[in-house]
Amino acid sequence: MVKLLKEDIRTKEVLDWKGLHLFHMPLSSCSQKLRIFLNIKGLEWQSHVINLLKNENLTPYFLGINPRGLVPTLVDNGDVHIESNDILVHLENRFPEIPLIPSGKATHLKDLLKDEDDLHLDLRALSFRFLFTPPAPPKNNSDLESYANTGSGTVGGVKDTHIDREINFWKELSLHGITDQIARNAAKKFFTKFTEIETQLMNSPYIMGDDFSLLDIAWVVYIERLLLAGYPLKRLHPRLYNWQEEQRARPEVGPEIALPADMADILKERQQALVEQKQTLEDICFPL
Ligand SMILES: N[C@@H](CCC(=O)N[C@@H](CS)C(=O)NCC(=O)O)C(=O)O
Repeated sequence: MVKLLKEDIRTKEVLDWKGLHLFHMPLSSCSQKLRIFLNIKGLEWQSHVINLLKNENLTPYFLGINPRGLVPTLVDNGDVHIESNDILVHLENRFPEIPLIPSGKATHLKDLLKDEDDLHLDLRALSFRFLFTPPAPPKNNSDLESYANTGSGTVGGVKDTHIDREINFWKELSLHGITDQIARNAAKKFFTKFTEIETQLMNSPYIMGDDFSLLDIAWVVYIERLLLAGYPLKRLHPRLYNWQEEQRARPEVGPEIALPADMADILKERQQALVEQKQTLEDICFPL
C-alpha cells in the first residue's frame, strides 16, 4: 500500500478533503484502470484532471500532493494514495461489494499486479515510439529540474528513488528517442506476458479464473494502449484479442478506453504514415 504520510504532502489543503477525489487524465492508461473500477463499483467521486501534455503534473501544486508527479492519485477523506494498483487494492478493501479480488488469492493477485506495473515504462516507451508524436521533447531540462526539486521528494517519510527512474526516462527520450533496441526489448516482454495470459484464458474466462478481477482491469488498459500502438495482437494472440473485444463491450469499460473521434483520426493517420515508412511496431519489433 502506498499511502503518503502527512509530511510527504506539501499541498496541505487536500488533507481536509472529504470523499473520494481522483487526479487523473482521460487518456492515461493507469487512470483508465481507476475509472473502470469506480464504474464497476458505482462509487461517487470528484474528478481533478491533470493535463500531462501541459506538464501540469510538475507544478508545485500537484507535486505537493504526489511527490512522484504521477496520475492517478487518490485523495480518500484526506488520505493521499498513490500507485494505481495500490489504489485499486485500497479501494477494493474499502468497498468490497462486487468483489474484484478472487477469494483466497489476494497475495497472488498483488504479485501479478506487480508484474504489470513493472512493464509500465515499457508501455510508455512503445507509446512514445509508435503512437504519440510530440513536436518537441515532452519535458525539457528546466521541467526536469522542477521535477527533481519540487515537492517533498519523500514517500512514507523516506527519500523516494522512484522519481529518478521517471526523470531518466524523459532525459533518455529527449536525448536518443526510443531506439529500435528499446522498442524490441519492450515488445518482447509483452509478447512473453501475453503468451502467458493467453494460456490462462484458454482454460478460464478471466485471467485469474472464473471471476473478473482487478488483474483483468489492469491488463485491459495496457492491451488497449498496445493495440493503438500497432501491436499485432490479433495475429499473435487471437484468444487474447477476442477477450479484449469482449471486455471493451462492457459498459463500465468501453467508454473509459475509447478515444475521442478527433484523436482517433490523428492516431490513425500516424499509424498509416508508419505503415508507409515501414516503421510500425510490427516492422521494428517482430519477428522477435
Ligand atoms: N506505477 C504508476 C505509474 C503511473 C504513471 O506513470 N502514470 C503516467 C500516466 S499513465 C503519468 O503520470 N505520467 C507522467 C507524465 O507523463 O509526465 C501507477 O501505476 O500509478
